Amino acid sequence: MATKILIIGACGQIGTELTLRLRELHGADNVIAGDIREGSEELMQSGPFEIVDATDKSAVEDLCMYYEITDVYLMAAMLSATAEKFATKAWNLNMNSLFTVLNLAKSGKIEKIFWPSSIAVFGPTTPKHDTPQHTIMEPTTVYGISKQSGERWCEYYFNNNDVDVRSIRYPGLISWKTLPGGGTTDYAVDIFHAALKEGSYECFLHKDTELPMMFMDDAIRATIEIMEAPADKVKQRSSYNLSGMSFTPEQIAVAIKKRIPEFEITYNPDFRQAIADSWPSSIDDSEATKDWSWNRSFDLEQMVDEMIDNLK
Ligand code: AKB
Repeated sequence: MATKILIIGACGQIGTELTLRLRELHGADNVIAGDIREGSEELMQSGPFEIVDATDKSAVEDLCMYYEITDVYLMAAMLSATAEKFATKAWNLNMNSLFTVLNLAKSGKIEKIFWPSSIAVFGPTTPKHDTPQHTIMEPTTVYGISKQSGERWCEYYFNNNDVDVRSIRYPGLISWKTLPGGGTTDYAVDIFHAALKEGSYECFLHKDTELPMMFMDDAIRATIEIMEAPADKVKQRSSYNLSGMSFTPEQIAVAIKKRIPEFEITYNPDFRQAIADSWPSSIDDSEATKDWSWNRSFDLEQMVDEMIDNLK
């Protein structure tokens, strides 16, 4: 049977670029974009779009049946900063949507699932540098708890119900096409918009808070590579560590200043500092490299060049 894809949360930061890339690979008519609201003009005009609420189980099932969907990418989620403010809503969105697609696969209605996890599954007791694939995981955020639980459920459905679910622990993602929303790593995107518009940026994290980050092109490539890998190569059915680059707000500001000399940064940490402090600084992704040949392409300097060139 031909691959027929549904992306839930297609208008978000990852969903937008993922949808466009999947349409290039599989043909526009084979990739259905679904979201609770309409997205960018480029996305809306590039192929089929359906309004769908990720928490509406029967609406998701109806869409899968109507379009004869084989693969679902469940990209809808409430991210770390917003989830601290709306804990119950975050739990319901992040968990119920996952159960819906896991159960659709369990009953044979779809074949394959991609579900995004995050570095937020780690916590303050996790080794901070080169965080291994298997280590202490005691997340302290609402978002991290939902992602950690989701990972357990993915592995459970794989082990007990033969569900082909694949997942990556995304670091902070940096993109120029679509803004992120509600995350702790969002500063690394906001800073470019502010640098180009105002020439200055007030950062909500401390200058030496080092976090794992990745340029969107690498994240999209990783997502497609893990989904295309033969099933027996995907050994981790919870989620894979994935690494791109690590930097502090001060280091990214220096890299921007090299290209925009008048740029100035100030620091005014808020509640997101505690979230960032609970996360790793760098990630060991050797399992992903070993199992499905993952390799990152973009480092800090290349990413800053791409961001500034495209946003200009
Ligand atoms: C966030 O900051 O909440 C996300 C993430 C690291 O998953 N970008």
